[in-house]
Amino acid sequence: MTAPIFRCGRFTFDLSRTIVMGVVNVTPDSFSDGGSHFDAARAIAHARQCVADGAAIVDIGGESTRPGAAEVPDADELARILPVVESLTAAGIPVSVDTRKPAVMRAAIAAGAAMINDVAALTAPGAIEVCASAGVGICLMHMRGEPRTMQQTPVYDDVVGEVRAFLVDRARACEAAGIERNRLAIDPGFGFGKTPAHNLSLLRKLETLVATGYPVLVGLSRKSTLGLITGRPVGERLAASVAAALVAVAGGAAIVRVHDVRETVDALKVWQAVKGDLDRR
Ligand code: HH2
Repeated sequence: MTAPIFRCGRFTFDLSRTIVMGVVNVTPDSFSDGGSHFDAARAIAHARQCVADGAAIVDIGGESTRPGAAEVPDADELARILPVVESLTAAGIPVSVDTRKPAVMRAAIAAGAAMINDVAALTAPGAIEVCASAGVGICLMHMRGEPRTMQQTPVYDDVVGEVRAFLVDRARACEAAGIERNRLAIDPGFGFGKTPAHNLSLLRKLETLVATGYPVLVGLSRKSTLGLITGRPVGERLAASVAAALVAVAGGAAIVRVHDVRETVDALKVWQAVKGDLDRR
């Protein structure tokens, strides 16, 4: 079988081994690291450290999507992220931009972003078109509702089936708009309109998403479900996050989105040493 690949602009990732995406939030209010990298120089330094630690790609976000977060105007989001995207792109680093807004996507792509990570799965009017023509990689994430309200009693009959159906539907809409399949990844959106029980069901049944054939991206790093399981506050969820990443890799995740790159990369190296080259073929 040929190795699965993920195309993101001028970068092509070999997904026969799980790759790591480092989170860089250029926000004052992100749930786990809000404010730590809220100026361009610090964000750039942090992103470079992520790459030095083994991240294949860095995900730059200028708007928090934590439960209850308010929307940030386009101009503010762009002012936060563009200097970071430009600098990292100039240094040859693969950059993903975490945004729901077509205008932000367009400007980020013009500044060199190789991937768009959209927690709203390109549902904003015009979002698919912006990404289709640009050749960027795309992550389509499932979210029930929107960040301001999404944790108000989310209800599903069959969370795994509903999330899968939504993601396949969005991926097909992208393909119908001319986006090649190998530019798409899907993500169940842990914590986005889901209870801890929903999150655990999705993780337990990750292979249902993997079986769609689209690479699956998993973001569990430092999330509240891990806090609930361990009883730890957000700053003390490193071990839980690494464990969750490994569970995701065992379930077939192609990309793990994490805050603690160095520790996650070490854990993956152990996994991959045991499994050899065959873990995701
Ligand atoms: N989680 C967050 C943000 N973006 N994107 C994808 N594809 N998957 C995720 O699970 C995901 C995501 C939330 O984490 P973080 O960026 O650290 O927090 P905030 O949204 O508060 O900035």
